[in-house]
Amino acid sequence: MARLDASNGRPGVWRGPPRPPYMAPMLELAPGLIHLPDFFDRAAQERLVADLREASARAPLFTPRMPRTGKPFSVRMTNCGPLGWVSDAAGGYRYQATHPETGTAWPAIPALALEAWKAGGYRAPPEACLVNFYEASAKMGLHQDRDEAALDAPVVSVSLGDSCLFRFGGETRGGSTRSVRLHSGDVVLIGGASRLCFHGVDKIYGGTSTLLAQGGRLNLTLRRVTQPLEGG
Ligand code: MD3
Ligand code: FE
Repeated sequence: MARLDASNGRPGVWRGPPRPPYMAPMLELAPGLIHLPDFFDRAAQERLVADLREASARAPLFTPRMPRTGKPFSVRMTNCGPLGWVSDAAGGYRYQATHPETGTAWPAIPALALEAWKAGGYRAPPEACLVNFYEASAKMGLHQDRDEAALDAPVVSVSLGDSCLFRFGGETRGGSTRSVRLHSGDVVLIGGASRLCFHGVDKIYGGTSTLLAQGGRLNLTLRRVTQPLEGG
């Protein structure tokens, strides 16, 4: 794994500020897949959770379902931003401007989540912030994120609450994979050559964080969905 820091940071891969020496180093897990441990300190994590509680009061967690079969996901979801990712048997995977159950617009993306987006260095703001909630028994199978037209934009992930075992591979299903633990406050940038890699969450380590009073894990993924207008 490549260590990216102020001395060997590679232009075009990492355009953020150098990290102070007391922080864990950035790790390039694969080309374009960058792990920023402890991006958010405890106070910032608490603020994010408070913002997400407010958001989920207006846009409640829903259970997405697989296209065609209608098999429910074990992860519950909601969204913030102008667009949200939803899935059901009839309509399949898609982005839409309204909550699938209430029919109202999604709440705004929390300001602190936008700070994580900036670390990705993309020229335009995110349009969707998908919020995944995992109970200790929940998992997410290996998949690619390819419902976005702006595949040049990174996906930016923020982990909150219990730690998880995250797995990623290459661009084809069935190839070799590697695993890494993600902890509360970590950010992962998924861009460049890794943007279409297969990935999933194999395990939640219940009871590893005190951030969420009832336990579990929250993951935010910030996404650009549509191609920005030229100059934007
Ligand atoms: C995207 N979420 O919501 S985020 C998802 O922890 C999703 O909830 C996982 O996969 C979660 O679609 C993982 C981090 C991540 C890692 C690698 C990726 C997102 C990625 C590779 C390509 C695209
Ligand atoms: Fe994904």
